[in-house]
Amino acid sequence: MDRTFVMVKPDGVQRGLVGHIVSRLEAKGLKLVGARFETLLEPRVNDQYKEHLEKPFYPSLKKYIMGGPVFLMVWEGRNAVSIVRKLIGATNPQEAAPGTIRGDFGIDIGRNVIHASDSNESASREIAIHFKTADISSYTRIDAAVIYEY
Ligand code: IDP
Ligand code: MG
Repeated sequence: MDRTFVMVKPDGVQRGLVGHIVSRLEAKGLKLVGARFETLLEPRVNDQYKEHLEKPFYPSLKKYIMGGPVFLMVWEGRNAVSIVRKLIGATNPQEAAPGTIRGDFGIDIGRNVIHASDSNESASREIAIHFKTADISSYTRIDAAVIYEY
């Protein structure tokens, strides 16, 4: 099983999309193993987005992400990283396919509702930035036996 880090960004929280997003991932069959509601401060935002620190859009990205509470989550499932990236859709909501979270709920690239790790490597790194091991739960979803073929 793989884990991925997912974050409903401040615009998604303000727009009341937290419950909907959690429902979509639950309905897919993924398992929620960690969650926290929090307003992020600069050091963790810089760490989270370290590959973008020098990008021209970084100052506005940082202001956006620090602009209100976010909902931080860890989801688990077979191939969870690539599954969630497909469910959230392309970075630019105008290019994201209908049916994806960004495709259904966003317009501007700088207000794209949700973050999800793009590889298993970044998932491990991002989970460690935001969660202590003790705050991630280990349990079996009772429907796992009918979600997975083996
Ligand atoms: P991702 O979130 O789909 O992985 P990244 O390229 O890693 O996309 O960019 C991280 C975040 O930075 C995006 O989700 C978006 O919020 C913001 N971002 C990326 N490119 C731009 C841009 O050109 N203008 C404004 N914001 C951007
Ligand atoms: Mg990214």
